[in-house]
Amino acid sequence: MNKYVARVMEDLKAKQPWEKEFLQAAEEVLSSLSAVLDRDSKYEKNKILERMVVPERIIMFQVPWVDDKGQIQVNQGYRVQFNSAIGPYKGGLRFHPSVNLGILKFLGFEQVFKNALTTLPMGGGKGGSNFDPKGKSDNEVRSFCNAFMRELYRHIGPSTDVPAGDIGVGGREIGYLFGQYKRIVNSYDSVLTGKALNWGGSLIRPEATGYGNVYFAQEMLAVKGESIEGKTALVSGSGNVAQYTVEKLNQLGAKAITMSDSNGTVLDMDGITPEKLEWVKNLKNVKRGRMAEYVKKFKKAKYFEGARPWALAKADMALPSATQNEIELKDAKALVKGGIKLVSEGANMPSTPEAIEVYFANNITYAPGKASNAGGVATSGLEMSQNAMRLSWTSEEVDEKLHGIMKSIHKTAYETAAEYGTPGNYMNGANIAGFKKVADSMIDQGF
Ligand code: NDP
Ligand code: 2IT
Repeated sequence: MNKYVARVMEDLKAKQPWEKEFLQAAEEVLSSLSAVLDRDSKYEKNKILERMVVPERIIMFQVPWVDDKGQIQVNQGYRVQFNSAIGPYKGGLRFHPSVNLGILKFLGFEQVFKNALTTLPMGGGKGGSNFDPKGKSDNEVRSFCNAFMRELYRHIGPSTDVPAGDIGVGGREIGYLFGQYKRIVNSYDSVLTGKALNWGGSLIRPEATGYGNVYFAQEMLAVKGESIEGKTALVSGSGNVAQYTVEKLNQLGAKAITMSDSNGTVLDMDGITPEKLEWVKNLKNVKRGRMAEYVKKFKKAKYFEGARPWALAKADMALPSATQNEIELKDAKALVKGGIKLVSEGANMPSTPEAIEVYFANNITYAPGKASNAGGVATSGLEMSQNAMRLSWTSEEVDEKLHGIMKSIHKTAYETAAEYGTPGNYMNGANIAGFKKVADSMIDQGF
């Protein structure tokens, strides 16, 4: 490891040893940069790494709200404004009981490099709360969102910071958050993405992360002279990203045989067909039910309580689309045993460093989330463009732009990996390309 990288990492670990997800994300990116830092001393001279690992600003606030029993509840709210070198802060909000500052710093850090790869002018940020929308009524979710925005509104703006969804934040939450912003500020600003079509949203934004990940997998397969048609996939999660991953796999003649949630995994060897997927969408998005119910409806499928998809069946590729560190060492070994040849990450940092080592050691083609799941935020960027022009593009236009962006991210990561001596290593390629764009912009802009 380059000495400059080692020094910055050591310092970071000493300062915040408890932020383990953030340290993991930082170590992965910084470890990719040795060749860049060896070639050019300007980054060290300008203390770029030291600056890149510290958010430009962190906002932490209390969120008091009233539940259906009339009791006051208090949650913790956050917005991490990580880096604005190439555009306004941009990135999702996560509502999940596991949310803490270390998790949001990892997500904000990843977002900086991901957004740089999209070709669009967006800096990186992330926010959220330890609020758990699961089991809450619409009334409680609205009460919470109103309270959250009552503080957040003063820190965001169309040219300052534009949040969107992530785990636990979908169309319903974005609606409540946008309504509250507008009531307070009295201005119809493009201040959130993932809006509904009637009030400023973009076609294809809900689909974009899952579709984009499958487009990315197609590009990786094309390099190997293969097609996605006929391939079998293990997909985790059953939320936004997982649903549209399965949808695009079906459209392209591939087959998803698993979907999951935090309670367990469904294995359907006949494939989660478009009809079954529609049923899952209704279950998850409307009824807010659990995947365990799938086997009551589709009797040939099996449900594995408490299990992840990775060891349940043989398949050609894995598309993790639930959460961070959902593929650990034992899971990666199971993927190898099950014949997996490609892993394309829909979730953010779903593979642990030990799992990634297993991929490389076993010639598995591996796409890191910051490249392969960038279609979501890229289409958020397209939503901002449409809002700025006060018009909307057709779904064909947006999908074509998304597809073009995914191809461009693939090309950049592939070519950069080769240029810096690690051909085929999309992780290095994505980290280096994202880093150079942001770092060079930081140097241009002084301090
Ligand atoms: P959703 O809330 O729509 O769905 C999340 C899914 O993952 C649910 O099935 C959920 O199960 C499961 N899940 C969440 N946490 C855990 C956990 N700790 N263990 C096991 N399963 C879990 O979120 P998204 O689909 O939007 O996000 C999924 C992943 O994709 C996240 O990593 C997110 O950061 C990433 N991502 C999302 C983008 C977007 O545009 N939405 C863009 C790029 C990346 P359960 O219902 O039981 O909680
Ligand atoms: O992780 C991500 O890229 C997202 N959750 C989407 C962010 C966005 O601003 O659309």
